[in-house]
Amino acid sequence: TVQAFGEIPGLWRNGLANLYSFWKLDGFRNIHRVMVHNFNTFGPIYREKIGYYDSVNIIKPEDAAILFKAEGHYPKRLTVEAWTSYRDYRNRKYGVLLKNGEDWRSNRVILNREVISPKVLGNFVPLLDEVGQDFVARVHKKIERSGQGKWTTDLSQELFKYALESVGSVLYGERLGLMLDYINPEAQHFIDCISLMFKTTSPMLYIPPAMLRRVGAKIWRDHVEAWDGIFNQADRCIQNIYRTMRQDTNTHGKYPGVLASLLVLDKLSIEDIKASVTELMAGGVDTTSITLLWTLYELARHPDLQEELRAEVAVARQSTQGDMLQMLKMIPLVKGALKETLRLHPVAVSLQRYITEDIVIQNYHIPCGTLVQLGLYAMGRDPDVFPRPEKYLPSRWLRTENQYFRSLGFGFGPRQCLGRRIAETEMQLFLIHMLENFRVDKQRQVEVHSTFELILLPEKPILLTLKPL
Ligand code: HEM
Ligand code: 2DC
Repeated sequence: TVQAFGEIPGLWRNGLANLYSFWKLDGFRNIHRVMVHNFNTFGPIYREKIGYYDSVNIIKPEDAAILFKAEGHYPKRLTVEAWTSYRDYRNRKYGVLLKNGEDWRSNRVILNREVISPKVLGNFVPLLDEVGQDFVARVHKKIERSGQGKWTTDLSQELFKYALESVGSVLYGERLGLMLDYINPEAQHFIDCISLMFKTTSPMLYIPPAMLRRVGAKIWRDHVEAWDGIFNQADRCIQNIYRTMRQDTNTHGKYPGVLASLLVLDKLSIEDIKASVTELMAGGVDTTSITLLWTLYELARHPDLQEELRAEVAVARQSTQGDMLQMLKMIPLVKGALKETLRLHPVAVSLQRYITEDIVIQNYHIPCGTLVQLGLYAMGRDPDVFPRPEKYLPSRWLRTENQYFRSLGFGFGPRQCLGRRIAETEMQLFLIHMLENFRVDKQRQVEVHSTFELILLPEKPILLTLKPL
């Protein structure tokens, strides 16, 4: 017989007391490790209430399958109130990230066609390939200037620029110029604002932003300043395209970018387009760059694997004569490496949905309307789900029959990551170019853990050494 909702193990009876012990454990920065600890204590399902948000947490792929079957027509995840509060405060429209219901769906369907459908890949690849080549040229130059035949550095700032240049080139169909020696200080400010925006969001998952705003808390003021910087920069880019579009009508058949395509299509209001394009631009920086940093870190720790990937890329290059679109179909191990990175170092600590029907998970009844979270970080490290989870093994993704509800780094279904195709393509091209040009190396074998700043980040700088082949 099925057990009642109230029987689910966990700490959910006193939200405020739990918030206090969460804070004492430094849970704000360790939410991922707290979740692993809770699954170890309570088993594969537990209920939790921290501050004002109450959820059921699950970890098994089979249970994820049940969850996503109950997500309904308009899948809804946990609302990040800091983000909606800012939009309400400044009177700015929600984009697809923050919309819900029919409004979300109608916008998402149109955006899907321009951003994530397979037909746009052919447009994106040449743009992203060029950015990848420029990144390589930039690294060669840095190595030359070092006078040591190698370059040792914390690559994160470089990767932020690579990621912004990539997403910018796809959105606007033109280059922002971030691979040059002297970059626009506004672009650098945009990058800094995104990091600050994420960092200031996480405490507000537990302390209502409306309250922080009333007392004029610094964290709220910083958050507003960060989003203001993001919106101002995105507005400048959008205005720029808008102006040039009105000036020259003939674009010589060249792909004009996502923004111009949406404007020409004329199916969304300009305000809706602006809101979603801003979200795409902001969502496209820290996510892919951190995933690439973790991947380089893993490849530096596994030199033999690095050679295997290099060999795969070389064969793909040879047999396709540099036809990039074809080449991307011939690098399963490189793709496996990216999945393996997201397994051990996911960007999102969890996936969540409000379920739209009653379900039964682990023999407990869960009523319609409950917030259910899949612990993505915890699942990636669960030995029942991934044998020898501590091992970085891209080859475990080569057998598709083992992938059932296990490859969820970008989320699932119609509400999955809208930037997924951009992110995947941009990261694959990056690895192709880097593997073809440099060997990645690393000083000491120290483990780097994750820290939670809304997204999961390396807790300390990762120093890597790049040497020309
Ligand atoms: C949503 C992960 C890169 C834009 C999401 C979600 C995840 C995710 C887990 C929630 C999905 C769900 O609830 O099922 C990632 C990862 C990335 C990445 C791992 C890179 C490694 C990007 C990029 C962009 C982007 C490059 C923009 C170009 C978005 C947007 C949403 C989203 C707009 C909200 C979609 C909606 O609500 O309909 N992402 N993301 N992401 N992501 Fe990404
Ligand atoms: C954070 O408990 C932990 O892709 C919370 O590109 C639950 C939660 C809700 C929504 C998640 C968020 C977590 C992590 C960051 C995500 C976000 C949805 C989209 C966002 C996963 C897991 C992200 C990084 C987007 C951000 C776009 C934005 C900057 C415009």
